[in-house]
Amino acid sequence: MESKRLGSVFGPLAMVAGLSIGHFIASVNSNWQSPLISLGNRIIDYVPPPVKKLVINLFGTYDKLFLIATIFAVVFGLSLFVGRAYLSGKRGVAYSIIAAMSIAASWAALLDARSNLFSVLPAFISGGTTLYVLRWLNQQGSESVDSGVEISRRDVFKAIGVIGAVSIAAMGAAKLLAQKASVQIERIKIALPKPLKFLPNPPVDPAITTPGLSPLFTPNEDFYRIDTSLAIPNVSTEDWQLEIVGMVDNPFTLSYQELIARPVFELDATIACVSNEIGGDLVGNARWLGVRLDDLIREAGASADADQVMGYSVDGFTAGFPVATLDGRDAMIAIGMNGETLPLAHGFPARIIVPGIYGYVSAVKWLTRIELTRFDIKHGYWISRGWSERAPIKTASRIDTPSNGAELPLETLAIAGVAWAMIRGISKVEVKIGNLPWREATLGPQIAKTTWRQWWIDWDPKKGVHVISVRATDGDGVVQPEAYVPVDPNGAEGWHTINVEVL
Ligand SMILES: Nc1nc2c(c(=O)[nH]1)N[C@H]1C(S)=C(S)[C@@H](COP(=O)(O)O)O[C@H]1N2
Ligand SMILES: [Mo]
Repeated sequence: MESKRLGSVFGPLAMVAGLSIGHFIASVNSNWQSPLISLGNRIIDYVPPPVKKLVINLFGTYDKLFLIATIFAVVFGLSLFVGRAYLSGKRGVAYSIIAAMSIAASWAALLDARSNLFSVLPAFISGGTTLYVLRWLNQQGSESVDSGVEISRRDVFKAIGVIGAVSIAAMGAAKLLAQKASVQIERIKIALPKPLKFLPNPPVDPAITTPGLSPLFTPNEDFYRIDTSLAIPNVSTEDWQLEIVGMVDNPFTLSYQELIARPVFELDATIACVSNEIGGDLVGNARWLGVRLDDLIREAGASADADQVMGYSVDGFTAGFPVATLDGRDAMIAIGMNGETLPLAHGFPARIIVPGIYGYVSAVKWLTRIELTRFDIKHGYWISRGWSERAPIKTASRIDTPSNGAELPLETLAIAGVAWAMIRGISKVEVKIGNLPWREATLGPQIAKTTWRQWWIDWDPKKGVHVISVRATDGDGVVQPEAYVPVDPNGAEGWHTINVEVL
């Protein structure tokens, strides 16, 4: 094989070897990140908001997959170039590109939230391994050329096989190590404290008899997940602490053991993402277990000048909301979700839950610090990116079943869904079919004003195409407005409307 084509094989091979070793090294220490993950996280931090918006519009929740695919494509392209340059004698060029990539990844690693000087190790070992493997492959190649035997396809496949196997072994070992060290095991062993008073057992869930209707409580594994982290932070309770600092008289710090030794209470609350479109599923309801947030802040002695409570995540994410929001409502530092210890994806070991306001201004996962501060001094992560500083959750209602565009048989069926107006509660839900007058839906249990409420009607349809809309009235008697308002900058408004055809 000629050197250009060989270079196109050796380059990517060396890069795969380098990256998988880097990945393996990163898994040894929970504060280190795989070089590609660090790079991806920096891209998420620095990509201009319009580009981010475009990507999210195009790819929705696959935005991260798209980012990873893009990074892979770029790295693959570079590796082709490096391989060809090296094999055609331009070693300086190959060395420089590998060095530049290692430096870029090191820089990315140093900006990781839990970085230290050693965080650059995975990137440098990746670069070193890539170089070493490239040299080795080239030597194999030139030895065969010296001995007059041209390197054959078989040799190339052998090299691919060996490096592939070593890389897979390294990734596998990394995974095993990560799992072993994993916080997951630690999490499962945690015995949650008991609340002073348990909430009553939930009533029979109407979703049992209405297929397609959202269950009253969203199972943890189905609960929507939104965050800026490429890899879910693995936070061990052993090196975790919660600080309450800032404009307070008595700043203090709690270990996990100290946190869960405090009085805990249960809260049924629905949380929602500001990015949830009309009819969207970035909303879920859970029974949370946690420690009262207002008590903690009172103990710290918040200064009268502070007007914002800012939560910080171990991954650098921040979200802030008005001190005035803590008006007696059951805001908490949550440690449990639906009877389990808080899942890793939802913020283990602890997160903030504030009923009635969107997640991006409150629900910090992997929480590690609460700071009393001022809106004119500090802003949370999404505020400088164009989202509103204050964001109460808007009244909304959603048709779960039938689904939009469904073709339905000519028989009695249920139109059903959920409606929410956290804190205010839901007093009425109405459904409009075509030009018929609004029909009042049957409401499911209102277990708390901080949760959504299920609703349904029976419908005897006629053949043909039907337009179905839903609107909710909150506990204050305010009807959900019809006019469409986009999610940006503080949440969507408008009625959820679907089309179905009865055959
Ligand atoms: N650390 C961290 N916490 C975070 C976020 C984040 O990006 N990072 N996103 C917030 C947003 S925008 C929402 S809507 C909720 C989602 O919580 P969930 O993933 O448990 O549903 O988490 C909030 N907490
Ligand atoms: Mo969100």
